[in-house]
Amino acid sequence: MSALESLGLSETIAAIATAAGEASIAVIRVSGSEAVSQVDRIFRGGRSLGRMKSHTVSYGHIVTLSEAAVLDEVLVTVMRGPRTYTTEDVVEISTHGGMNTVQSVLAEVLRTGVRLAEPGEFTKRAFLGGRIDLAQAEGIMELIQAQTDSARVAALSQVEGGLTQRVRGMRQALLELMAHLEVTMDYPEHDEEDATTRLVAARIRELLEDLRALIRYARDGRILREGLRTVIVGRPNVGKSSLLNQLARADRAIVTDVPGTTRDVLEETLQIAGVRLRLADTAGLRETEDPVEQLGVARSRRAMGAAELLLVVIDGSRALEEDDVRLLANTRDVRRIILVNKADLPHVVDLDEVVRLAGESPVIRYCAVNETGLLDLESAVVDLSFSQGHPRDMTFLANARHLALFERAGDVLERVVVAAESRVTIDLLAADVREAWVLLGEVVGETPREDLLDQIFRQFCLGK
Ligand SMILES: Nc1nc2c(ncn2[C@@H]2O[C@H](COP(=O)(O)OP(=O)(O)OP(=O)(O)O)[C@@H](O)[C@H]2O)c(=O)[nH]1
Ligand SMILES: [Mg+2]
Repeated sequence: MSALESLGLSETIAAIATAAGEASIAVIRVSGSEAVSQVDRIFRGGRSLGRMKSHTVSYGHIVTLSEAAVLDEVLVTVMRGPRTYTTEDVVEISTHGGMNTVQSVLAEVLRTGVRLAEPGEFTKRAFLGGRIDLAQAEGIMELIQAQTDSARVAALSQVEGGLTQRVRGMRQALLELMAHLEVTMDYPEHDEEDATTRLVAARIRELLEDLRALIRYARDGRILREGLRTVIVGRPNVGKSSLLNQLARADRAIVTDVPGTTRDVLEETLQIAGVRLRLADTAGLRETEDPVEQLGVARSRRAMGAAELLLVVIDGSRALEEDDVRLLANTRDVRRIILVNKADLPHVVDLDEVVRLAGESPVIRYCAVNETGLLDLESAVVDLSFSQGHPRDMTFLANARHLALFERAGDVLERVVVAAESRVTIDLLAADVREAWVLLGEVVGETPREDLLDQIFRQFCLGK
């Protein structure tokens, strides 16, 4: 009996694995202990599917159960567990791609007694069958949904266990500490409590370092997936909308030489050097009597407040104004890139003054009508999007669930360090270490809760 059967998951399931719509082929995936025998009932080919070697393909036709009609000419792949996607026996039927064809073949598969799979059910079986852990399963979903190169690379690394290994390593370390604490508790006469407490505190401090790095990378992963919330700000007429249009390679925002053209916040999702940005153009910031423009300025300020990165635009063909100086001062503590725009026009602005006001932030001579400064902007965006020293092989798309668990585990471990320093009893320490170990276990699905599993796998598309 397979692992899945012992979990009562022996029902054979089927679904269309390819996207809906016309295409040259479509694939129906069937998984479960009866996959081969049931599909065999409606397959007519050179030989029966039951006699096929595992991981081979056979040409033939799908017929109705009554054999009254031929539904399609197909290629059928037979893959016997456990070396399959779900770890069960899997049959994949490649049909012609018309929706009617694939639907009628699926209907016939279901008529043999196979059940329609729920969204994500194949992947859930891969998890329950022990082939992948929860973080890897989530990586598969990320891979399907990845919209940029970097998101794809990171998702693949997660599927291949990048995140899992890190988490397992930390859990192992915690487990060793738990063992150490247990021994000390069992033999109190050895009077080793002090030494043990010191050792635990030191080791946990190291682990906290790792965990903090993991949290930073997890945040980077979120940026890869959802895009960095980036807002273009500056005085009226400095070229903010021109910049949005240039980066979006589209005529998205109205550009005129009238200051105060943009009133609403306009958002566009785009990629710069592989980084996904949710880029917003805003109304120029200035004191104004115009009630409509006032509303626009209020919106600009709200967008600025929620930004993860600011592109602060200054007009290089004019002297700095009070509004520029104020903006540069007010955004000092935000991640930002300063673009001194209109580099094609005679240079007027006092660049030294801008650099001084910029503090640590990069200052780039830019032009929104030719491409001056574009490469510098790209590399500045890459530098600022990810944590310093983010190792390439450590990219993974930790999601909000992972991040919350890491943060909770971090809180618990901080508590352990404080407690160890104030000499609480060993059993209290042990309880906290154990809690952190359980929390990290949830990341990889070591202690899965049924409702959590349902919630995660339901986000998958049908047939995956
Ligand atoms: N020569 C030159 N003109 C530019 C450049 N960028 C923008 N402009 C011009 O500057 C004027 C204002 O550009 P916009 O992009 O509308 O400026 P904005 O910052 O969005 O202005 P508001 O929406 O009013 O806040 C337009 O006439 C643009 O063509 C540039 O790099 N070089
Ligand atoms: Mg504008």
